[in-house]
Order: sequence, then structure tokens, then C-alpha cells
Amino acid sequence: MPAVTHETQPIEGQKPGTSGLRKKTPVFTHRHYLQNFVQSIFDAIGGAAGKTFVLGGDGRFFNDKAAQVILKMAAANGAARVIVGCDALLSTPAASHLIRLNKADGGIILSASHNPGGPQADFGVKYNIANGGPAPEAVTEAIHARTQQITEYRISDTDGIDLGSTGEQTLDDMVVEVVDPVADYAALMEGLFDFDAIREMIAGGFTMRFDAMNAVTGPYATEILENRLGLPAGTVMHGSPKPDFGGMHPDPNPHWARGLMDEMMGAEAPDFGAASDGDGDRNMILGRGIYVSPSDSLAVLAANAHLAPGYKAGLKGVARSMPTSTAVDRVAEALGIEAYETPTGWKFFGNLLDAGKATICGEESFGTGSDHVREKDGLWAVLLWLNILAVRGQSVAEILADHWRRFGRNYYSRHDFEALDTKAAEQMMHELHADLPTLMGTEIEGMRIASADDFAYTDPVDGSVSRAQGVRIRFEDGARIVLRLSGTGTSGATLRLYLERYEPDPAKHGLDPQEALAPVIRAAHALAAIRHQIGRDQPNVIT
Ligand code: G16
Repeated sequence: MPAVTHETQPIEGQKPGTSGLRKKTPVFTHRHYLQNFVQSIFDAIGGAAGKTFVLGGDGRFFNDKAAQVILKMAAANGAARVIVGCDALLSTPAASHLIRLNKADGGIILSASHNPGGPQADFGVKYNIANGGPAPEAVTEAIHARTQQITEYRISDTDGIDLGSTGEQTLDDMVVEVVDPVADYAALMEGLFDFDAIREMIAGGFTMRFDAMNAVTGPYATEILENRLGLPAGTVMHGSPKPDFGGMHPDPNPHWARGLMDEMMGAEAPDFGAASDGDGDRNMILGRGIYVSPSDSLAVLAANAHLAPGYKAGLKGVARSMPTSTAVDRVAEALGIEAYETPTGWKFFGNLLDAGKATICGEESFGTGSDHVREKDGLWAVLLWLNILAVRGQSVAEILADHWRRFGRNYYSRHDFEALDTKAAEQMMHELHADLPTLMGTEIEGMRIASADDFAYTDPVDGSVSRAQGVRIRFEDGARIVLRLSGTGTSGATLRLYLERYEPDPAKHGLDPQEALAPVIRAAHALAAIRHQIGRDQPNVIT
């Protein structure tokens, strides 16, 4: 058959970060770049021969062409079957579900998530393993190692495949099954949530706005929210995936989803607002006149999940990434279940979910999900909120106020300093790291430091150890500062500064988080000498 072997040589920098390999699009479209990485994936997993893969992406620029290259490479490497979304579209959680549903050996997801798309913007490739989740570090390290030794890749010398309609075709000896990207995912959601109760709430006048940010969630949200749940047409805004996301930065946070924020804070606001990101795994939750921080959302979902049919048996445990606020830990304590603290990166939740140690996981970076798939899942979070609202018959603001009254409020914010000089950012972390042993017991801004360390994680399931996962400084009153450099950017370095302070007194739950956190923010700037090190003292994104 027409499989051709091309000679190639290693390309520098093909090291997957927090979530797959993300680079500028011109880097990915450069000769052999995608091919080298995909061949390295196949080589690192022991070859593709006889295997079944799932393939799809968020529809960004180069998604369609990259999918054709990967199909031809899978065929030339002897794969038995590739299940691919129509038009090569699949949200990340839907891809995770398809891997599990079809017992596939793995999946390749084309996405740079919340990063902008377009010829000069970002592209990404991520490999997921047979449990449906992102490849763990051992696998991404093996892929990276392979990229440094590669000498050839194999690709079929055929025309591509028409991915415009569903059905089975063959590419050389490989079966290509083109599937509706939405159907199986929508069915999974119907099984988890009480759609009748949500329909009844909607029939009673409940209103909602969902911003799909011109990204992949549009078709999923339209099918589920409008077609199946009966919300009026137009509930989903920016609902058609576009290669450049219509110029939007598809990151669902108060900064990038400004239009939705303004609408939700305005006089005509609907009852509920939500947004999702480029590949559909992130979510932002809003009520009329109120923003729900992702850490609070995780805590509320954990405390109320039993109200949805899929979780009525209760939770086995919860897990959050280290920088995520400890609000969910308080819920876990009340429920008498374990709360796990993992490094940043959804891949670290995989073992806990597989082992039945955690049912719900979440991150401050607008990610929440459960053991229904092995990725975070934006629409899942929206539907669980809708289910809770329908059962409790209260507004988002009432539910949040209730939650804080019961558990106390963890004021929380993340400050991002983007596009920094990489050397300066690394030097800052290096010097801060060197100071850590001297910090315990010292006082700053009237708060005494209880501990200061660099987070290292030992996976409780397989014993693997991940070091240098972020600096954490804890104060005796429960306040906390975390600093780490982002692993998902594509230019320069991004410093993430995470700030948290616990307030048990309900009379003090109405403050603006920036105001409530002011002493913690000042302490962070002083301890890390941020202005001195990176030449800036103002973040460019605050969430
Ligand atoms: C990815 C990871 C998340 C992580 C986020 C931010 O999300 O899956 O676990 O929290 O990046 O990572 P960083 O702080 O290193 O930039 P996504 O939605 O981009 O795939």
C-alpha cells in the first residue's frame, strides 16, 4: 500500500507542557513539525499497529489539515480504526467520552484550549490514553524523548478522507469512522442529570445565556440547552465554531468574556450565565449580578452534587489542584470524604478517578469535572449547576450566600503577569525558592508565615513523584500565597500569583475579593520582589 517513509531529524522544543504540545501555528505548520510529533506519539506508545484511536479538535485554524495528516500517518503506521468527529470536530470532554465508550487505545486532540486561534495564533496537539484522560507525565516524557531521536516518519501517500458526513470509510487498510461529535456526549449528559426538572424550571420562566465564544462548545450547547432542554433559540451566543474564534480569545473568565459579564451584571440580566473555552473543557459560572469563582463553584458542586441523579449515591472523594482555593476541602470535611491536592494539570486527576478515590475534581483555572470522563468538562459543570438550581429553587446568589454561611468564605483571586522575559521570571522563582527555608515564623503585613515550600506530589495510586510544582506560602490565619510559572503559554513566561484568605464571619462575606485580599497581595509582592524582578507590579489579567 502507498505508505511512504520520510527521513526527518529531531526538532528542538517538542516538550509537552501542562496540557499537550502548544506552539504558534506557524511552528506547527512548519515542515515535518506535526509529523515528527505524531510519529513520536505512536513510537512512544509502542506503535499504532492494530490499535483504535479517537481523533478530533476544537476547529481552530489548521485543525482540518492536521486531522488529515494524522489520519494518513495512523494508516501508514498500521492503525486498525480511527473514530473521528465530523469535520474533525470534537470537544475535549466528548473526545474523552468517545475513547472510553469505544474502548479505544487512545486519542489525539487538536487544540490549544483557551489560547487564541488563527494563522499567527496558537495550535496544539494532546495525546490521551485509554482511560480517556491526558497522558500522564511518564508518557509525555517518553514522547518528548522520542522527538529527540526521531529519524523518520510514515505517512500514507493517498488523498485525504472526506470528513463532512458520518459513516465508515477506509484509508488504505484502516477504517475511518466519522461520527456525529455531539450525539454520544449529549446522551451521557441526559443520563447524569434530571433534564425533566431543568425543563420544568425553564418552563417556569428561568432564563439563561451561554457564551460558546465561537469555539467548539457551540454545537453541543445548542443541542443540549436549546434543542433538548427547551431554552429559546439565541440562548447560546457565539455558537458557530470559527477557525479564529471570530477574533475572540476563547478563555471563559471575567476578562475575556467581557460581553457576557456586562450582560450578567446589567439590569436586564438573565437568571444564569455561563461560558466555555476553545475546546469545551473550561467553564465560567455567573448568576444575575454575581460571578462565581471557579474554586467556589467546585465547592458548591461538591456540596450539592447528590441532588443530581448521576451523583445521588454521594461522592467518593474530591480533588483540587494545589493553587485552587481550599473551599472544597471544607466541604469534604463536612461530608467525611477525602480531599486530594494535586499539581496543576488535569492529568494528575486521572489515577484518583480511575482508582475510585475521587468523584469530582476541579481547578481554579475554570475547570471542573467528574468521573463520567477523564477530562474537565465545561457543559457538565453548567448542567450540574442547572440541576442544582432546579432542585433548590434558589438563585445563584442565594446558593452562594448559603454556602459561605455554612462553610465560611475563601476569598480568592489569581493575578497573571503575561509575556514576561523568561529568564527574569525564572530568576525570580529561583531567588524566591532560595528564600523559602528562612521564611517560616517571620511576620509580614501583620500575618505570620506558618510554612513555605515548593510543592511536591506523590501520586497515592502509583507512587510517582512530581517535584517543583509551585511555591506555596501559608500563614497562620489560613491565608495563602502560591506562585508558579504557567505551562501552557506559547510566548515568553507567564507568572501566576494565586491569593487566598479565609473569612468565617458572615458579616464580612460581602467584600470585593481584591479588597479582602489586599494585605495578602502586598505580602506576595514584597516576598517575591515582583516589581524588582520582572519590572512590573500590575497583572494584566485578574480572575
Ligand atoms: C490546562 C490544564 C489545567 C491547568 C491549565 C492552566 O488547561 O489542563 O489543568 O490548570 O492548563 O495551566 P497553566 O497554569 O500551566 O497555564 P487547558 O484548559 O488549557 O487545557
